[in-house]
Amino acid sequence: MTYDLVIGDRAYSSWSLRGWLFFDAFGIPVKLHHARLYTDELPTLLKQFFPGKTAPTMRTPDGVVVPETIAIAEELASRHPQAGLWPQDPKARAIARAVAAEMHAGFTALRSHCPMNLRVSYQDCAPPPEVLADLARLETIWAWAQDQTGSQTWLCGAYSAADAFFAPVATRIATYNLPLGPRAMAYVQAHLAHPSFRRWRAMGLVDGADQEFYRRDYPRRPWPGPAPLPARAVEGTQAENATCPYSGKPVTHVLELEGRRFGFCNAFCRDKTVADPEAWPEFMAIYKS
Ligand SMILES: N[C@@H](CCC(=O)N[C@@H](CS)C(=O)NCC(=O)O)C(=O)O
Repeated sequence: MTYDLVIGDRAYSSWSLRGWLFFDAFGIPVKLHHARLYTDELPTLLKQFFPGKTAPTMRTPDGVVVPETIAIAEELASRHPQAGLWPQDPKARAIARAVAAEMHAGFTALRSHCPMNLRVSYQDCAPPPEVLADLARLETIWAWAQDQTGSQTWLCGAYSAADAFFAPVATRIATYNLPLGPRAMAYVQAHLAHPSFRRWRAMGLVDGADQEFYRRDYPRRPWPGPAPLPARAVEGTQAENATCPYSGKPVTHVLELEGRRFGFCNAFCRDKTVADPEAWPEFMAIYKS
């Protein structure tokens, strides 16, 4: 028995990203159940978990259903005290909880003007004054958390649930090219380079069609996070490896990278690797061998 987690589209569901980070970034195994937003798929899937029908919703190995990201983080922290969801130090932990709670409840102007979309990056989104006020508030509380806890990269020491709560906001700043000072921008860049986030985004780039709701006609720019290695999907099954680096099953789908061919056992695992090869340690192990 393991945890189950219901998530929506990876490219767009900011709350699902938070819920998933509580598992992936802290080494807690989970079985995912995935459904499309704005279709019957998600409410139909959620029926068997939670009548309130929001993603993420977690089910614990003993069958307790927990929606709401704050509750999911707290429940996992209680059940896995060694995983480090919250800082060990009492002061850092209190501050981490405070900023996570504010994120959970606030920043509504930013969230509604700039919905999370991991598939694009725009040059400008003409942020109105309410969005600029939210950004100023973010800079204030991020700097406060780092100063109070003597942290450089993350908010309260090592990467914690508080940082996971802000990951979608960091992506909004990247997607909509929102103005921030250098210190806050360094925090955003740390999120874009975080290994779990890179894996989530790589999957989000390939796990379904674009959702029309998130379309904006602003001019585009390249994604400001780490540039992926230049891989591409190719036809055929010829590859250096006979079995998939993720499942060990026979190769059915192939990518090419720097003139070399590597195989996978399904299109999704090939395509998520094409999207960002370095995000996948199992792939990088065969690539470097
Ligand atoms: N406060 C909730 C928010 C969850 C939420 O609104 N999730 C969205 C997806 S990002 C959802 O399930 N939308 C479907 C719906 O409301 O029908 C949390 O912390 O988990």
